[in-house]
Amino acid sequence: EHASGPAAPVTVIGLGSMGQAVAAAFLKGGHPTTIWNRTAAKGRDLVARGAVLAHSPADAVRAGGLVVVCVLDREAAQGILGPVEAELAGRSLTVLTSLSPEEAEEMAQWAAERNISFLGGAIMATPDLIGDPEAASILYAGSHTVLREYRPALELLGATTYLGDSAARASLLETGLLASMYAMFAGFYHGTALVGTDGVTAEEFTALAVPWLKAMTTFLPGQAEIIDAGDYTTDQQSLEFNKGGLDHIIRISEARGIATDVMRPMAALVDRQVERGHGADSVARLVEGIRYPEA
Ligand code: FVH
Repeated sequence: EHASGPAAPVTVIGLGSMGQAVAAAFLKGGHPTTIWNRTAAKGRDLVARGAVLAHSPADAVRAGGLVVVCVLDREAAQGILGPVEAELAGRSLTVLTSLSPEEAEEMAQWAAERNISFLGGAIMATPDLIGDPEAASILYAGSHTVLREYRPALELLGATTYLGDSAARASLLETGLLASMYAMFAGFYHGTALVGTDGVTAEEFTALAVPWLKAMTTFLPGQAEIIDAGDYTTDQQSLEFNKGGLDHIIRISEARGIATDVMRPMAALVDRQVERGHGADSVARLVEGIRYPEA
């Protein structure tokens, strides 16, 4: 039995930039917080704020009801957790390290075989955003009991979303969200380079790009409906229409001597669907071209 609830003791293993932010949020929220890091010096500021620096991972695990791990990768996490499996038995473990869905599943399996309650987590935030529920979102999957018992502590990190009992789910959704983010940034960089050919600064461009991109996100729920229904018939914004738009961007970009590496993959996806006779369909059909690259 370990104390849970508003003042539950927590342990944070891994004090890189993210682990430090996580431990700081627990301390700020009034949780007795024990910390451990391979390089102990990284815990100095947290100790000054009231954290207890454990001498070993085993001591750290014994101190907390909830053990939160935030190290670099799966190898680092497993290298720390493997030797302390006896201490972890009967406790709650949350791993906030970025894992692949398969790694998360394997870790959940490893934990289940050792009577450790496992909750996988994926942090959708940078360290400076931790503690702000408007900006930081943490996805969890795995043991709902762990989330229920330690919700007051975990909610101190950011907005909390539970995705079900399959531990792989948080990692999978994290990867999908990161893919969306990178593609959006790539488009922004292309636009910035393009307008820069006439001396428009990135700052000027951004003032227009932010409301534009926000407005464009309002189309996503409608696109999702089309994709889930698998019915791509539409009377607006067809693939043929978007092919024209993309060709236009590529032509102007080439004429101005800038690289088209970002735009070409999107144009190629559109071309493939149009060549297959789907030109009149919704642009949402692109998801089929990604799902079935050879079809
Ligand atoms: N920082 C971010 O913005 C992202 C946001 C999304 C989620 N990620 C993931 O969080 C994990 C930790 O990231 P981090 O930013 O804290 O990473 P670092 O500052 O580089 O700290 C790494 C910590 O891992 C420890 N460590 C590394 N290798 C080992 C090992 N073999 N054995 C024990 N510990 C190890 C390292 O210890 P030390 O170097 O200080 O001794 C740090 O504590 C990560 O999965 C991100 O993808 C963050």
